[in-house]
Amino acid sequence: MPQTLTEKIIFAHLNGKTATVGQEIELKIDQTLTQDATGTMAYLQWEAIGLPEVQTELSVSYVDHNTLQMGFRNPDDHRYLQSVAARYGLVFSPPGTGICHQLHLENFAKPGKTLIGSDSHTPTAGGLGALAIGAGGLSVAMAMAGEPYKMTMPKVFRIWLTGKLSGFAGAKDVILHLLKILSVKGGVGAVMEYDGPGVATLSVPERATITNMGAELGATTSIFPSDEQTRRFLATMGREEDFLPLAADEGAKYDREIAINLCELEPLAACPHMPDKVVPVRELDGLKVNQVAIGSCTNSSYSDLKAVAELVRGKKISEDCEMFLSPGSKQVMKMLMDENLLAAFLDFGGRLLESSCGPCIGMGGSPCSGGVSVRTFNRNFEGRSGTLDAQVYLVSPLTAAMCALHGKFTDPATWGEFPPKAELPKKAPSIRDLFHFPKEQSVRLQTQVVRGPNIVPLSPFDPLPQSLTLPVLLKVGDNITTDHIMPAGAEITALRSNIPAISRHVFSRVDSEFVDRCDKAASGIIVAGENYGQGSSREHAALAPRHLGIRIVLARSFARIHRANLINFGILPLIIDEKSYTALQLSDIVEIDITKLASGQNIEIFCQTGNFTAKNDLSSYELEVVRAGGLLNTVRKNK
Ligand code: MIC
Ligand code: SF4
Repeated sequence: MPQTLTEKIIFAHLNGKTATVGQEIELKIDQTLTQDATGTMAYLQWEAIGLPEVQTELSVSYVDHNTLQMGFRNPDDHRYLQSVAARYGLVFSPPGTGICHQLHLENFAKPGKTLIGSDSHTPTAGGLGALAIGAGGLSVAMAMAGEPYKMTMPKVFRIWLTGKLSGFAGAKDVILHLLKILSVKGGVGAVMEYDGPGVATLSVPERATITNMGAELGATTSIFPSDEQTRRFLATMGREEDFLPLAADEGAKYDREIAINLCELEPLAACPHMPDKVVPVRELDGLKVNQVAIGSCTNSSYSDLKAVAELVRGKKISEDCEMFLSPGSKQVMKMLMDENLLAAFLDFGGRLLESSCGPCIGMGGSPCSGGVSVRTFNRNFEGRSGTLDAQVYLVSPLTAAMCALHGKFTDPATWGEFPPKAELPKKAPSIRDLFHFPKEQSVRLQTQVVRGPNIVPLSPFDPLPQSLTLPVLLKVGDNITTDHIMPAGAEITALRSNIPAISRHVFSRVDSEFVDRCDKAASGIIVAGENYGQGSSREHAALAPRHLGIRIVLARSFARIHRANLINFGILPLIIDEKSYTALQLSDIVEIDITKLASGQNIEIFCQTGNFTAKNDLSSYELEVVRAGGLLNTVRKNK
């Protein structure tokens, strides 16, 4: 039977013989990655599993999200992560080296390998043919322990590319176009597999922009074939030996086909406050722009930033606008320096930031009140920039540079000559010696793990009682993101390794009384609309509500990673229909007989305003985990 590229990699890593779409599969994991904001929790859980060393081919711990070091919390987290890596045999990437996904693409990702990462943009590595999936920290800790990764066998969509990008259209416009077609929930349960003659025209960094932002479709992951472009990229990175040609078989069957002619694309922008609110840039002509930010794991490659530098060379930024630049890695930074491109950017009036996530996760660089911020990032959720009433637009690097030049959006038809595409050189300067590679076992075993006072070990969670009678403590609408549930930003992210402290901020930007209600009720339920928990992989969005006593989420539908995180921390995710969603109100008391819960069987819910049936789509293993009060309890029990 001809296979899709996704099936090829899945079948080569399958623990078991068959894989049916929609059924649970177990995947052998070759590589893992973590970043600091999810990493501390992942490694506390890893330590609780109690193994002497990681069992994967490669596990990397990056520090890129919170590098501000305001007070002891952050630097203590970094020191903890460094010492865990040294103790258990991981590669450690110190703060400032770069953004995890950019660094992984440059240095470690390999075609045909499986990778899971505690960050939703892990699919970036799909740009060079890896099957790279975002997951919660606990799932990553389990993979480091050599456990197969349990996931739902995805559908596969073929995105058939023809033609070639032209004019000012860039890779970002390809994924914005797809977001417009599919929406932020259109990819749930599916892998986006790119194919067709247009693929060969895209470089690996361009492909990585597209697979990176495939996360915003809700997709399991996105993947490109591994071809001559891949070989060339790996050669530039000094690791051609990692090349492996890979493609789908001719005649492979797909669940859906979407054709995109690259020649027809034009510069696009995602408008506030969702990545799928996409319009052509020409329609925004005249809209004043206060801030431009270029960088993030979506658009911070050498080619992206060189194109920007060439465009602004010899020009001056609009006086009403500011502009930030965060190169994706020190390698990119060095390449820009070597070609005197940073000077072009600085002379333009730009502000250079460290190679880290920075403004993308609200770590500085917030816009002014009500300000319009134009960013090359992947998320524009309300408040994520750190300014609650800011209006954030997502665009390509060239569109962003044009906004900085004019201080407003302008029609691309007036932009003139298109700057030549910035090609990668044959050889890029290596920064590999900046990573801390694992030492020999005798040294590792003597390494002490260092914990600062902000690192509070997880307190155990109790199993699910036989019957639950709980009040509805919050009712929210569709597309609630993990940024709504567990906001980021400098102050709150510094508490990522301290669950009691960070849980005081749950839903703080949505309903400032939620935490008080949880305190009073001790335990309760959240009712939500479609696509609950979209966005980030941060398990704090499950862990902190669980700490506050949330035992069940009743939603119209769930985002993939968040659903898995809820289960991992013992929260029961059940699906309700439109009628029940409309009927359920804040403070309603609902009652569920947990003993009646059986895998795949719907469950009766009693409520004073009327009973209803909820859909239970948990596998028997997932049910076992929820009943036990979470995955760590399950693992301990089965040991
Ligand atoms: C994000 O882009 O939202 C983050 C910050 O990278 C998250 C992870 C986190 O919350 O730590 C993600 O995408 O998974
Ligand atoms: Fe970092 Fe932003 Fe990428 Fe998340 S989306 S990994 S915060 S750069």
